Amino acid sequence: MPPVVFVLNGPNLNLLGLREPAIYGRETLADVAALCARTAQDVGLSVDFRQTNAEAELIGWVHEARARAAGIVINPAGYGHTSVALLDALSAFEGPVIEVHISQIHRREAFRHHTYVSHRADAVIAGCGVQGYALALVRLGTVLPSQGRGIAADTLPPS
Ligand code: CA2
Repeated sequence: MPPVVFVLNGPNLNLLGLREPAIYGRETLADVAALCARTAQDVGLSVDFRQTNAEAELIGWVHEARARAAGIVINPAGYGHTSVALLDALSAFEGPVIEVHISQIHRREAFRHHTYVSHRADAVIAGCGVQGYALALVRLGTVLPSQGRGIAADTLPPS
């Protein structure tokens, strides 16, 4: 069985592709889910892809990941900028966490420049559009030990 990665999406990302294409592009969340499934298969992972508009549900999924997932890819959306509770939940997860933002948050309003999730994330990808999800999964295929088809962890330089 390939290692499972939870790909978690926060509030309003269900609107992806339906509004604000200049910022977030034209792909829908269903397109992103399909991209993640394809990429995960390529790198020897399995994905569990979810979206919620509720902070408590998102935190519950992070708790669930402690027992069920080898890694987490998370686009926390607005909760990244506001939620210490989400940061605390992620801090209790032992595997790798990659934070993804579709837009380049540092080139946008000042309130988007800081995210609490970044205090825990092992890597942050912003501004690559929805390709950021695929890049995150390729990275997890590399760093999750001996399971992916990526580069073996012991061949990588120390990080
Ligand atoms: O760039 C990202 O991925 C964000 O996480 C998206 C969040 C935003 O609050 C973050 O600052 C950056 C917003 C998600 C809502 O997505 C929409 C998509 C289409 C139409 C309206 C909202």
